[in-house]
Amino acid sequence: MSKPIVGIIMGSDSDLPIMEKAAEVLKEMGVGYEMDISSAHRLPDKTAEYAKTARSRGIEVIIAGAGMAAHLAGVIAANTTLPVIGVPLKSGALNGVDALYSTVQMPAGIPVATVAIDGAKNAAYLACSILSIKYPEIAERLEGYREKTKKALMEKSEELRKTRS
Ligand code: RP5
Repeated sequence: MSKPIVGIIMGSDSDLPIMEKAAEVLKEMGVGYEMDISSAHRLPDKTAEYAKTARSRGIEVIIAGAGMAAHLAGVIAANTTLPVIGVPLKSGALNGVDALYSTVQMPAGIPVATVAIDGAKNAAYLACSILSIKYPEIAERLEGYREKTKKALMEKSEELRKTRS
């Protein structure tokens, strides 16, 4: 799937190393994505425009990552009815707890599905779960991924039990 259906947006280029992990998961799952930098406070007009045009550009889920007093996911959600997944990012004096609270505590009516601090991978897996309602091939790939992780952990368990039981 090369057409971008997930939008990954982040508040700063300093967020890229963590947000790249979401892109890696989407790549593994064969889900097309686009990536951009915008900021609720430094680029408010661009952020609103990005969200307002996302659906007509073919985007189906948006992943928004920001740190500190993180408003990016909330502002994106305010400007689109697409599902928005917020990734609070670790930075500054409060190590991401500020971003977690800002992102998760949205007032009723404008939801942001919030993952853990620096939880970019889970944001991508959640995006895949949402998309799996429409795309059976994504559902199959998610099943395959879970089978693979189950098998890998069972092998590790057997290996450990050999020496410790
Ligand atoms: C937020 O402030 C960004 O999302 C980033 O996590 C944090 C710091 O940004 P920079 O000062 O590194 O650009 O807006």
